Amino acid sequence: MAEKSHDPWQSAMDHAVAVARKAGEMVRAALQVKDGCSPVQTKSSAVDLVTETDQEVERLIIQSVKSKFPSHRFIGEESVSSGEPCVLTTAPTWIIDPIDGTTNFVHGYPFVGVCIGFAVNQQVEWGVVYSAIEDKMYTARRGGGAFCNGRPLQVSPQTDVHRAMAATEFGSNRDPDVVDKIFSSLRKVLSLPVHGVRGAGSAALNMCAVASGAVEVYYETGIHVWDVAAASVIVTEAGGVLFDTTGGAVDLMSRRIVAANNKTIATRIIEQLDVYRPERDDHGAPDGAQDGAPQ
Ligand code: LIP
Repeated sequence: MAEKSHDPWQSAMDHAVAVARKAGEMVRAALQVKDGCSPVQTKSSAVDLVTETDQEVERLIIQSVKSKFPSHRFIGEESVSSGEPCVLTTAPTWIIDPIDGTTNFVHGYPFVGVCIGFAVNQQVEWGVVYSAIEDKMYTARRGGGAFCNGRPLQVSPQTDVHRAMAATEFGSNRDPDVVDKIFSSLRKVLSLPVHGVRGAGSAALNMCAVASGAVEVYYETGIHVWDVAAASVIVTEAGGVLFDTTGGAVDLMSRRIVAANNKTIATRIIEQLDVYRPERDDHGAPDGAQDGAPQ
């Protein structure tokens, strides 16, 4: 029998699935707490929320990985928020959003995703998104397909934008100029018309909806690499495509993304978008560190 080629990243992915499920148990337990969840703090704005559960879940994931893969690196939402650099080198790197949909979590709105992406040589190799309230484990390995609870995922075959469902979010930036661009884009998308516009309150779960075929396209400006890294490979392995909001190649550090079932739908939506450029996730990184940002 031919010797099975050594697959260095599968054990890391298996660990990610196990720790994401454990993190989901923490999220559900926190939601059982009488007042809904642990104390709420704010970050970049009064509506950019973080809780002790976000921080505890990220610590759980990172500490468990360090014990098994001590040479690996991390980009975690709460670690970066606490001052860790957001720089993706060629080293094996875990890109973590402990609770994608923190505002949903704070309000008990049932869409929260534990997101763990894994990049090597600045390319996302696999992604795990655990929708903790729905108990849906989304996984994808580059070249190996995308799955939800082990069931293969395939994007929608729809090519007519007038029969499409779109998804986006309003984000946490309340700058009037940004809000104007969000609503200007939304007005043009809605008026195409499309069948509807939805938002799960989680970038990753919106992208998993694209991978599942329930939504044809998701777009947003203002997200972070930890929101989308894991789900990016779930979309592409389900047959979907990723672009920048300008129509160029996606750059997961740019804070802009369009995830769609195909280029035809993506192009029709991109034509409607008022582009703006938030500060990159890796702003201020040493020269060269931004080259070849993850796709
Ligand atoms: C959220 C994203 C969402 C965005 C929110 C927030 P978080 O991530 O998933 O797409 O609109 O502003 O950034 O902060 O819940 O991990």
